[in-house]
Amino acid sequence: MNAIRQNITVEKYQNYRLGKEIFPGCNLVNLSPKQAEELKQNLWENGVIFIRKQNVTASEFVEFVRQTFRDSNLGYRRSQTLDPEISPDLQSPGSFILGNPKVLSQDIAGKAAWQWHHYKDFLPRTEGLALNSLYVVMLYGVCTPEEGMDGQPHTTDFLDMIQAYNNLEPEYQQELEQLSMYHLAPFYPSSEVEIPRKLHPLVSTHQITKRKGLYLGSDSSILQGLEEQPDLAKQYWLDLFKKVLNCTPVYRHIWQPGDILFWDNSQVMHTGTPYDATKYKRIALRIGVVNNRDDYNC
Ligand SMILES: O=C(O)CCC(=O)C(=O)O
Ligand SMILES: [Fe+2]
Repeated sequence: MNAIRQNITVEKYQNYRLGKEIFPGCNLVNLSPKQAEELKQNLWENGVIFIRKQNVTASEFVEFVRQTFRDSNLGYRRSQTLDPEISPDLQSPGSFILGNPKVLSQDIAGKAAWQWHHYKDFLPRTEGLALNSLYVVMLYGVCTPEEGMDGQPHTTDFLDMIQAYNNLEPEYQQELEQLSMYHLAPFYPSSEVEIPRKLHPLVSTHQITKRKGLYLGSDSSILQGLEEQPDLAKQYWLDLFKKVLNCTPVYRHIWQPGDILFWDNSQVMHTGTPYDATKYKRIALRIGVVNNRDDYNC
């Protein structure tokens, strides 16, 4: 997977739909309900948005997300125990810390995310929730590495899966419309209880914008019909993904401390990028939620 991402350069691809800055100078804690709606409208429209220069606690972050997306599960998914070695301001049930918050060492939380995936974490594990549900991930960069492993600015990278679909030949689009894949959460540990995979069409219609896009999950996704041939299934996924990556612009979000990045997993794939954790600290607070508000019109 790393071999795939090394071909990307910032100069080669600049995507203008993804990666819109919103509300410059605002304080997330003081957003009005109308602004929260506007934020979501921007998110559905642009796939990836960000707010800069924020300074909030983990609890404030969780509260903002709870109000904006009305995810009633938020707060019950993580253990309530505080880690005494980490500031309480960085800890709140429902928010998860990525990076190396304690010491400079290669022990990094969230390293598994350094490969391309559609993150709908717990959707495949939750009965009654369709894989098409709007699943939003937010990452708050409290402390960001000065550079990535390649000496370039440290980034999180995104692929526009609606554009990916639109870039394909009409015959190929039609071919893909007939296909479905089985999905698991991308990094679900294999040692735990067996979770049934969820079947989802390869070409998926966004719940709000009604735009068609490709839904590929991650490289553990299995094309329907290849369930008994895992090697072929993996090869099919890799070939299709490479094709998509070659013809779709990548938005690389260059991190600044205080950024809060939002992305809509129903229309983008993403990957974290490596950095030298013996040299740089990263603290990023992560929250993932299902959008449960249906009073939105686009
Ligand atoms: O570490 C990153 O930049 C990406 C993290 C990620 O993939 C996730 O939180 O779902
Ligand atoms: Fe992810």
